[in-house]
Amino acid sequence: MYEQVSHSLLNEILDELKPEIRRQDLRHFYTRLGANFYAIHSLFHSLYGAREDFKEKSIKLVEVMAARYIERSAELEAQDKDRESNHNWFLSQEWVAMALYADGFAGNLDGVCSRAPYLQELGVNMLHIMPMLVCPEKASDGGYAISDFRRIDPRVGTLEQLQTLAESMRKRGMLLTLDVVVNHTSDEHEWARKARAGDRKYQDYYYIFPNRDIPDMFEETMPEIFPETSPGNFTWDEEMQQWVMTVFNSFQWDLNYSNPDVFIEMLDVILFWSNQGADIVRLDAVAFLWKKIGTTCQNEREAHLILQLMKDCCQVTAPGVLFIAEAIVAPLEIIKYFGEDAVIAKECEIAYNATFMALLWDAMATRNARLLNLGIRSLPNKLDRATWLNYVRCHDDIGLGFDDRDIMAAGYEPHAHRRFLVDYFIGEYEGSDARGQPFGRNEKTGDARISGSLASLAGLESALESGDPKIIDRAVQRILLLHGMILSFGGIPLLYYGDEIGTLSDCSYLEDPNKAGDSRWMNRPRIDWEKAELRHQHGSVEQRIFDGLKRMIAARKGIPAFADFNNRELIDLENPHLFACLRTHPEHQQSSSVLVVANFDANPQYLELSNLRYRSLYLRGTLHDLHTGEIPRLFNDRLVVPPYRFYWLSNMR
Ligand code: OTU
Repeated sequence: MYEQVSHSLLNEILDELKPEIRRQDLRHFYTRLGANFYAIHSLFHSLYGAREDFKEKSIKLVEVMAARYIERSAELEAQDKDRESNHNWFLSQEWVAMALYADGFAGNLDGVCSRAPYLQELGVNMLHIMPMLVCPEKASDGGYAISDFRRIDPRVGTLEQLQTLAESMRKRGMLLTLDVVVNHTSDEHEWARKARAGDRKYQDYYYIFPNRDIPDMFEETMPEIFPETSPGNFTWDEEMQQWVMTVFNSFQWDLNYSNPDVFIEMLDVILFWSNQGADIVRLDAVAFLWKKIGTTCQNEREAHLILQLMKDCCQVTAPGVLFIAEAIVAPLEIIKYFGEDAVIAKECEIAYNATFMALLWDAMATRNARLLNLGIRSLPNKLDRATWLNYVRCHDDIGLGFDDRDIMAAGYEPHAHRRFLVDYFIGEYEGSDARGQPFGRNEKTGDARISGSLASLAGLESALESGDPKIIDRAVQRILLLHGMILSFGGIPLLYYGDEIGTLSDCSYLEDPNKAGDSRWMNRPRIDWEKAELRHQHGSVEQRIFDGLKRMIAARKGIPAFADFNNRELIDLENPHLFACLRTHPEHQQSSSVLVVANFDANPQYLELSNLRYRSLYLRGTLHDLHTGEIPRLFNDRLVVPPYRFYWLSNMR
């Protein structure tokens, strides 16, 4: 579309670019800028068009994009072009991710580099290294309170070490994911220090108020994120004698995106890490980017415009780089972070599937798939060229963000059901063998979330204490079942470090006063490599989990129907303990179909095959399980699914 206003602005901008930028060979940059500029201009204008300095800021924006383009290495640029020509590359079933803290996993970045063979042994080929930048010495919210967006914490490594790691990963065909914490900085960041010292320019980077008038208005509708450790959304700063907006912890100052300088700075940071070799950038807490009085200050329209603008700008400088949206919000809201009204993802290509994660834990506790089925059905279809990050556990708590209507349709009362789930996972429900801890209990609303490692929540901790091999086996099966679900659902499975060897919750955080109030530290372990060695010892818990996962990962990579093209059909079953869906590759069609069946109950369950066979021609012959190679038992055309087992069934060929 020929859009005169944006074109003439673009011409003016190009004339006014700094000479050192103008002199470079920017052929590919200009092509992409031309193609994207109409969108960039429209978005930048709807956010900042009312300002007098709009043109000046537009020039600055293009300068940052160009400067980072000039710095981009030839190798990364070649990769950008490859990915542009094969733009669905990340939807393949071949990707399997793991998230880890570099220090917890292997001491530091060099350690991670030397452990790459371990990840390859398991089959992981996408690595998310959690925040590792300079942060406050004391409490740092697990690294999510950042004091310098471009400096790695010297305890974890250096930029050179990260580059070495990135290169080594590229050679191994592994992708690198890095965080950019876009919503806030720590109170020790240079911008915060300057603001505190009275610098008006930097005070405008945050939301700072002399009295409670505006903060009180905000508080009327804003929920509390960390009600126990950091109640309210504002913190009084003694030195400045002013109130600062701090939605998360009191030491995390929210950035003010109504200021274009903040947007430009943060885009610069995203492009900086893209140039350090990040294939994927995880944008933290994206739901919170725009604050408006009278709202919850989450999922605001402008937050989406900011993300669209970030994506369009990144597309010009580093088009091979993907975005992950970390938005732990209601299903109807999550889906919007892929972008709306577009075939191609216009915001983030990837989003955390928090809904699916929480639903899986619901199925674990209730031993049935009723809410799981309903919850998946109410997850709207996503755009093409967009995919989920499916996970069981991560470094955070488990929030029970189901839709109340779904809970009721599953036959429960929402409040009571959520209470049951918390009680179940903290081991206070009769018969529960889970060993989690509550997180973020809010006395005012009655809400609570759950912390704990996968193994401890799935009953392995208590099983090991009992020493009963049958109970231990049950916990191992549950761990594999949950992974079987994320590996076959559609999207990128994201494993969490330590879970592959059944790491139990780590309670040492209680001895550290900077961590003791935040139970999420239970699930941020330091890997015990002696224990990891036990994966080679036949029959050990470590071996059974590690090898089970390894086998599933290898099988997944060979199943084209597991690629994510919105190709999942849920199957209604009479038996509530079972979950079943059919995955079919849009091109390979019927011959490649896989029937996923999972039993969430402690007893064997039966699946009537006759109905399914009638419906699906391709389930006619003898079925075999693709991750074990077994031919499951049939009884009168009823499939027997053992307790906590799952099958990926396909026709014998
Ligand atoms: C994210 O979390 C991070 O994953 C957390 O580790 C950080 O504490 C937080 O941001 C602040 O940087 O913002 O969109 O426990 O689920 O805060 C959701 C609550 C987030 C987290 C939530 C989440």
